[in-house]
Amino acid sequence: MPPAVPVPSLAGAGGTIPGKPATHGGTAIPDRFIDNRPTTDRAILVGAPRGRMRRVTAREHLEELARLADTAGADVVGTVQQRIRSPHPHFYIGKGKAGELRSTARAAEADLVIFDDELKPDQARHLEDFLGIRVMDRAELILDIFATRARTREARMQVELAQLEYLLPRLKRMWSHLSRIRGGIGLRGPGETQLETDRRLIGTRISELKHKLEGVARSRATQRKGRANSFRAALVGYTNAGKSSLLKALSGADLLVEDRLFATLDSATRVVPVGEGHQALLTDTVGFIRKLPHDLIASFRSTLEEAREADLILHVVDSSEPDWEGRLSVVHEVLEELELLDAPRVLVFNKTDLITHGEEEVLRERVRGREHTPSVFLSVYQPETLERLRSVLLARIRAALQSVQVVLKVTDGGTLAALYREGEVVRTTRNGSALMVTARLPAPALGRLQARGDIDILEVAAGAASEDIVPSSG
Ligand SMILES: Nc1nc2c(ncn2[C@@H]2O[C@H](COP(=O)(O)OP(=O)(O)OP(=O)(O)O)[C@@H](O)[C@H]2O)c(=O)[nH]1
Ligand SMILES: [Mg+2]
Repeated sequence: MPPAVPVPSLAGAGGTIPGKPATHGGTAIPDRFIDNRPTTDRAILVGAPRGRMRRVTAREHLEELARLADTAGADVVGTVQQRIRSPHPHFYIGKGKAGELRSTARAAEADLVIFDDELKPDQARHLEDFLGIRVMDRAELILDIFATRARTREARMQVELAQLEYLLPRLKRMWSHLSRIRGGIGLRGPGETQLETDRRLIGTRISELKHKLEGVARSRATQRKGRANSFRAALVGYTNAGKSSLLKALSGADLLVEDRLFATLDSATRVVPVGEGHQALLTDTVGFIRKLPHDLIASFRSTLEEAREADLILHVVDSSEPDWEGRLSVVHEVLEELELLDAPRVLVFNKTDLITHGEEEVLRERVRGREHTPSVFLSVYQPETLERLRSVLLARIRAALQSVQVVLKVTDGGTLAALYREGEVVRTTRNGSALMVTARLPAPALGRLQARGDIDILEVAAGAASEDIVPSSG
């Protein structure tokens, strides 16, 4: 169990939002009127699978929701499930089921209901009125988790922006929630003027955040330019797949690894030696999850920009996860939304230590059957298996090199040293005072060489020899 952090209100990052009623408008309401309960929310989860969703899948979705609720610090005190054909306009689930939900919530003394599916602002409002307790959906829960976990200034701004965008169409409901609590002291509901004022305030804050984030994105782009010389790969994948663990193991750097959802919210880039003197810059990114709020993806675009500009995307998959295919599709959807699906990609099946050899065989077979993307199988806990990924990276780096033949003066030790440093020197032949060098260089280094004008370049050929390229399995 994580520490008992209360599920934060939507006021989390914003501060001016009427989610935390106690101090809104400067009128502090005595604590005893609003909250004398323990700080941990007691939550009921609601799953309403549509159509033909398989029963195990529906159960997995609810289990994941329970894990999210747990991550947010709520105690799950019950679950209610109903298969529905289409959502009820007021209650999402059927009216009868909503009645059952109300009794279950009362019996369990719950103070929060969390729906696995996205609720329309109207549905959430009706449900809150009907149930008499707070109602949120998965998107809201994820936003809240991000709000409590964001550490850097950029991540905090990104989360706040996503929260405000999410909140705007739901402002009326937040207000009615507030007025219910305030009802006891004689306030019926917010005036339209108050709503308008808040909308305006939020609108202003949204533009301000967007403006600031653009600034951060620009300085990131400048940073990236400085690294343009190196081969860059980005780790993406479902939350908890082991992206940070992998980067930690490959680079030896200290990174946060946790058996929790969304351990990483900020991208981190580290140097990874891949052998033969080559290295890659590897970037860790925020994990994805099913039904990731759209506003959140949009807000994290600049962080994920790292992935867009990478030479290679490493999609990390948890091999021990029975529903790995479902999660793979979720990640694909997000990549598609980010227009990253066409980028060069390798699937990295991690955590093979958790499955048997037989299961791994079945997995490999299945992957071969459905994926054209090259894949490697490894476990962070079995360091020798990491070589498989290193050699894939090395092969990609070498494939990106260009073969050149140049003639240097034998006295030009500086240029020779640069060729060794920036690429691979394949052969050197001396001819009197001239030195003929065959080398493989990354494009930027070749560009610099060509730009000098004082060096005789005899031949340029793209790509490394084909035997250098490692095949797609490992
Ligand atoms: N058994 C096993 N556990 C692993 C392996 N790799 C990572 N883990 C564990 O999986 C959990 C999640 O690892 P992280 O590296 O934090 O996962 P992540 O993909 O960075 O997760 P987010 O940052 O939340 O997106 C941790 O408890 C790790 O110790 C592995 O190869 N085998
Ligand atoms: Mg991580």
